[in-house]
Amino acid sequence: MAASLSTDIILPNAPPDLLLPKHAGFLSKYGTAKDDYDYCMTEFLRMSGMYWGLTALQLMDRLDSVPKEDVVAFVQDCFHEGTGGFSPAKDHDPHLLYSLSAIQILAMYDEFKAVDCSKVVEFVQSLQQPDGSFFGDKYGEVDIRFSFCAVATLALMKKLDAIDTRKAADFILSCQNFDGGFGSKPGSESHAGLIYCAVGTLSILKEIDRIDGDALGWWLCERQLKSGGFNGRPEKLPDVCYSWWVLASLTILGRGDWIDQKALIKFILSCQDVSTGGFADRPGDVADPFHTLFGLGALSILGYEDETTVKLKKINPVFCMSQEVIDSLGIEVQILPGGGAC
Ligand code: GRG
Repeated sequence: MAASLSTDIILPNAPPDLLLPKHAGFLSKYGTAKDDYDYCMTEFLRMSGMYWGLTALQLMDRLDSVPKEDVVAFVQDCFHEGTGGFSPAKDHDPHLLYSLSAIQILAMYDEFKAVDCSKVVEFVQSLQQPDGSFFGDKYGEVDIRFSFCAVATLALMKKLDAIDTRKAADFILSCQNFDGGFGSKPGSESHAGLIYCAVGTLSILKEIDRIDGDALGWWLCERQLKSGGFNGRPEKLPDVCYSWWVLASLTILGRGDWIDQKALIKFILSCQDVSTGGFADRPGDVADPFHTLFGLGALSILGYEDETTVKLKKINPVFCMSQEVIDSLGIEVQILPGGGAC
């Protein structure tokens, strides 16, 4: 007998309101529970974990609930003078993934002066390959995610001229598939997270009009399931993080109104943990900072507000950071004209 496949979930009846104070409490406590099993097991991605939590707090106007000096000292501790890269935690290896998170955190606090940024630029520059792609670190793996990290890191520091931007865009375009989507490298399966990296990189490089927005827009819209949530690729379950990867991509493409926004809001609200605070991938699962940022980020794009909560700050769909920070740095990205929030 064939196994039965389930590729969607049934939502609980009425979703809770947006529980901002609970989410702020969940995130500010997360960084203090240093003996917790989950906290210890996530050391290998700590720098990105801090970026997720701090960005979510900033969207809720609660960044001050975490001591700035401790955060900046942590980022400095993870800076490798020799290479110019940042590691996820002290005594780990530097990598582009954590270098972007570190620079995002420093940008949030207006603290670029805390490290030697010229070395960060050299680190990113040293990882570009002749075909325009980027290694993530000295071990030589190539992935479209690393292109996004490289380009976004340099853009935040206003140093895009340190790399060959045309070749960087050419590599992104070489990752586009016949279905309109993008994979991690040429010929790899299309995936919503990787599409975000492709679209975000082209947006920063102001080359977004080199792709067929209609074909890609359709592929992205097809990620919405009956539950209202998005999956990351066909035949997969919905996950609240794809609310961000898909909606941010559609927003950059000027096609944010191609989906059922009300159904998406209902799905996102249903992923909140009403007792601990935070968002989980799906209703009833354990909450974490990653899903909390991407749930809140999508609600911010959607301009969500209800009578019980303060409005979320506006988020930039390319950098996944508060728009205020991007404006304060004087950074402009390319967003195609079209429909937005409901
Ligand atoms: C600044 C927001 C921001 C991001 C930095 C690292 C990065 C750039 C983006 C990550 C994009 C992403 C989520 C890529 C997904 C990669 C991938 C192929 C995941 C597949 O994971 P599975 O199989 O998930 O566990 P599904 O949902 O497909 O089953």
